[in-house]
Amino acid sequence: MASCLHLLLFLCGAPVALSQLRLFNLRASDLPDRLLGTTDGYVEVFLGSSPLGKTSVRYNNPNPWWEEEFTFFKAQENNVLRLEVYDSDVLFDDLLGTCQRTLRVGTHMHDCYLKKGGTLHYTYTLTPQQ
Ligand SMILES: [Ca+2]
Repeated sequence: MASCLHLLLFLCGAPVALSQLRLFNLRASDLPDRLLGTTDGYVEVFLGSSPLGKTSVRYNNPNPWWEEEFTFFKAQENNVLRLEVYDSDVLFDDLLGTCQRTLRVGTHMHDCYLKKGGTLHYTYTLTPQQ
């Protein structure tokens, strides 16, 4: 094991403090009713400029929750997590609001007020890798 570690350090040079990011418990409340149609929410997830994925669409529900979790193994403290909440529509999806957060080690729950109304709730855990 020790020799393996030495080899890794040798190959990688100065070790970078990578962390595991887990984003979960995504839900929203009081998403706005747009002029016509229904509120069909989904969330796109970015770390810095890298897309991590998006949730499914919850149709016709102003208080949706999403079972998806997002895990990323190359996160670092102080990376910026960005969540974009959309209302899916036939022609153009409507951006309801954007939530940005600088990552800190530990588990954190946040509520984020969306520009066009409603609140996004989410939890993330940032775990330093040994
Ligand atoms: Ca819609």
